[in-house]
Amino acid sequence: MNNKIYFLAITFSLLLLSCGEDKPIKNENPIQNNIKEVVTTPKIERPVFDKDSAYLYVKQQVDFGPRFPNNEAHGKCAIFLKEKLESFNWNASIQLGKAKTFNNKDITIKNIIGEYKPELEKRILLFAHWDSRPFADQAQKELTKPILGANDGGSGVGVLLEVARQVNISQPNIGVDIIFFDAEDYGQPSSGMLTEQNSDSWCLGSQYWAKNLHKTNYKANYGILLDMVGSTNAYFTYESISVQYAPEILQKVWSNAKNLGYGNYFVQKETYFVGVDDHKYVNEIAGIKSIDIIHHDRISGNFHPTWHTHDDNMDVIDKTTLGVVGETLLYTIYNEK
Ligand code: AHN
Ligand code: ZN
Repeated sequence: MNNKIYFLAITFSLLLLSCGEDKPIKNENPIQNNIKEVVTTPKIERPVFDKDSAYLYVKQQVDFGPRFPNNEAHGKCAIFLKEKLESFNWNASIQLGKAKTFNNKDITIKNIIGEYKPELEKRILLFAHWDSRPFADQAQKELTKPILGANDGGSGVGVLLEVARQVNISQPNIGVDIIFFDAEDYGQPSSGMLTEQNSDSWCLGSQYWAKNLHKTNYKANYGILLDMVGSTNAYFTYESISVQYAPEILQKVWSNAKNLGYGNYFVQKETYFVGVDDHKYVNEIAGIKSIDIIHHDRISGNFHPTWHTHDDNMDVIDKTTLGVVGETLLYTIYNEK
C-alpha cells in the first residue's frame, strides 16, 4: 500500500516536472502568438462576384457597336478595355500586330494585356476574345453586315473585367494575367469540317501573341478561356481540345463549379464540336496548358442558336450565367496557394 502511494507520488512529480520543461519560454504573450499565426497562415477570403457589374461591362462593349479590326468602334473599345484594367490597378498594355485575313485584308491586331502582380512566379492566365464577327454568315438575312457579339465576345470579357476588379479588392496569393485577344472571329466561313488552313484563319490575335509573347519566357501554370459564357441556362461540357491538353484543369474547374452548386451548368461530359478556338494556340504554340469554357447547346449540340447572327445582342445575356462563371473563376483563383 505504502509502496503504491510512493510510486504514485513519484510519477505525479515527474509529470509535473516534464510539464514544466515543455512550457514555452518565448512567445508567452497570447497576442504575439496570435500575430505569429496570422503571419504564417494567411487566409484570403474569396470575394463575391458582382454579376450586375459584369453585365454592365458586357453592355458597355456592345454599346460601341460591332467591334472588328480596323473599324472605329474597335479602336475606341480597345482604349476602353485598357483603361478599365488600369482603373483596377492592373498593369495594362495593348500589343499591336499585323495580320492578313482569309479575304486578304491587312489588319492591325490589338491584344489587350493585363497583369496583376507580375513579380509572382505562380500565375494563372485568363483569356477571352474581345472582337466581334464582321459578318453574320449564320443569319437568315443581312449576312454581310457585322454583328454585335454580346455573347460571342462581350460575355467573356465582361466576366473577366469583374474578376479583375475583385482581384484588386481582395488580393489573392497568386499572380493573374488577363488577355483579351483580338481577331478571333475574322475566320473563313465554312460548312462542315474545318481544314488546317481554314482553322488558322481564325484566332489571329492569339496566334500572333503565342508567336510574340508580351514578355520573353512568359509562363503561366495554366490558362482558362471563356467563350460565349452569357446565355440563359448555359451548358459547359468538356471540350475536346481542352481534354487533349489539360484534362486535370478541366477536372479542377468543373469540380469547383460543382462545389458551388453549379453542376447543372458545368457538366462533366466530353463533347467534340469545337474545331478551333484561342486556347488551341495557347496550348500548341505558347505551351501553356489551357481549357475552354464554351457553351454547347443542350438541344442542337452546336453553339448558341444566335451564334454569328444579328440576334447575338444584349437579349441573350443572362446575369445569372455571368455570375455562375465568375464565381467559379474566383473560387479557382482563391483556392490556389
Ligand atoms: C469555329 O468552330 C469555326 N469557331 C469556334 C470558335 C469561335 C468562333 N468561338 C466564337 N466564335
Ligand atoms: Zn464567333
